[in-house]
Amino acid sequence: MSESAVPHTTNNAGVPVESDSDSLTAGPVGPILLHDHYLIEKMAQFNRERVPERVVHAKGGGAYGVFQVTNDVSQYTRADLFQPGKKTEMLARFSTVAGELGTPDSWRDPRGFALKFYTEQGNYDLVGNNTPIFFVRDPIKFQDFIRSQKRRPDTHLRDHDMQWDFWTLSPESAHMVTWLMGDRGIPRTWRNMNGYGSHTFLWANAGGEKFWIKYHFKTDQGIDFLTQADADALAGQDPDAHLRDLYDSIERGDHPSWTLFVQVMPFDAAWGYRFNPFDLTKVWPHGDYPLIEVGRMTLNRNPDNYHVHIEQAAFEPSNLVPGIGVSPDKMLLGRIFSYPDTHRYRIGPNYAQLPPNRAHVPVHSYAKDGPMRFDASRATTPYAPNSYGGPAADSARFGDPLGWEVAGQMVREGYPLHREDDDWGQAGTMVRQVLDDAARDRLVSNVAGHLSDGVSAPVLERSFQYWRNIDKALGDRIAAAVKK
Ligand code: HDE
Repeated sequence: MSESAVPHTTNNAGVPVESDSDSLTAGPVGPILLHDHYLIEKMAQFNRERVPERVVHAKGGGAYGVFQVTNDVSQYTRADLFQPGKKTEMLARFSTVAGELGTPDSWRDPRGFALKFYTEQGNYDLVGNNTPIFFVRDPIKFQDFIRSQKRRPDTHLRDHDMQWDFWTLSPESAHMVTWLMGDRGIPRTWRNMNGYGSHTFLWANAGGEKFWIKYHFKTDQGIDFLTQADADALAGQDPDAHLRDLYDSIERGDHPSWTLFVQVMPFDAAWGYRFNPFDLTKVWPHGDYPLIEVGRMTLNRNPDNYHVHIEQAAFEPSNLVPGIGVSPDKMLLGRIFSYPDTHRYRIGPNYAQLPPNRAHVPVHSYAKDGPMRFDASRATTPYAPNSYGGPAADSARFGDPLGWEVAGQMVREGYPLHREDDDWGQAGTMVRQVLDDAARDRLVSNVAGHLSDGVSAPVLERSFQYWRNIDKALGDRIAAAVKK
């Protein structure tokens, strides 16, 4: 490359530096001089290159893409990005849950399926997983659940005994643990897994009519998984296998896509439905509420810098656009606080101004100042109301809070049970009606292998009963396999 084509090195202030290779000293064998600003700048910057990793979902990767509506669902929602023919830029990030940065992509774990849509009414974030359900149904247990999946305070080692102790004392986890320990627990690649909003959300159409919905992103690449043995081998050969696969497939023009479907429940049907429709440990059988196609998301552009676009990406379920709301799902309501809170801690109070997080429409909020603020607020008068040009809320157009009737004493208790609610039924249905013989054999082998590694006798006995509650024959097979 010619001399002029190679830019000359500068310091962070753009000033050309004298050398990339030699520190400034007093004579050739003298001490390094404190005023060697470029040396000091390089070392100080290096010490400050990390932002705290995500406390969960630390290991991941992602890409930009586009969402294209392919079916008219405007009868159910007025959300701009879901209107007929609409095309919306987006960002996706996939991740494991319990592993820290640097852990293998092929560990058994749910996968994060986080989406950010840059809509004409601000950012809409749908921060889901590759599973339609979750381990717990109240946010007060989430932190404890995660701690049981990570490292012991004394040895700093992961511990299967902790995991099964928590799971067997939390029967609501049965459905998700059955998913996790089965084939869906280790997708072959991020391109070969589905994504789900998991929670029940609220849609409202232009007439104000409300519907409960669940999101299903079905992979167009087909579902595929790794056996435990394949995954263990891959973890050693290439801990970044899923990250590499996504990046390379987009680079060669093989753009992965997912088709979005929704299940739609009429607003008034929720209260008498056979399952609690807001319980995150339950699915809505498709026979009750069939899938309706909405559109297709295609990932077609790799980030040109991982730290800027992926490590600093801030997905938040609180980014809800007009026509889309929350539901009585306590887990979803808890998440509305937690994600912006974690972003303010991890990236800083002005995280929404960073390239992956900034809206693609003008922002007229009253936020101002704070560290790293680089886009002056458009609110020339820093208070509302004001008589100098606003911004002012347009309650006539955007005033509907998208809620539901609430009343009653303050209580700490579980949801009221619906007629078919229990913690074992849907897990048992999955084992008996969804899995085939080969998948059941792999489930027995995966669970037995996991239980045979460091689980204490009392927790082991509780685990056998846990699996028998899901399906007696399966539980007996697991107990026999462990005892063999
Ligand atoms: Fe998360 N979760 N979560 N989570 N979650 C985070 O936010 C939290 C839950 C999910 O690629 C954190 O930015 C609470 C369910 C994904 O950047 C944190 C509860 C589902 C990602 C957090 C849950 C998810 C996160 C940590 C119980 C599927 C990665 C880092 C109420 C529907 C997003 C961060 C990305 C990340 C809180 C449960 C999915 C700590 C309090 C259920 C995909 O804020």
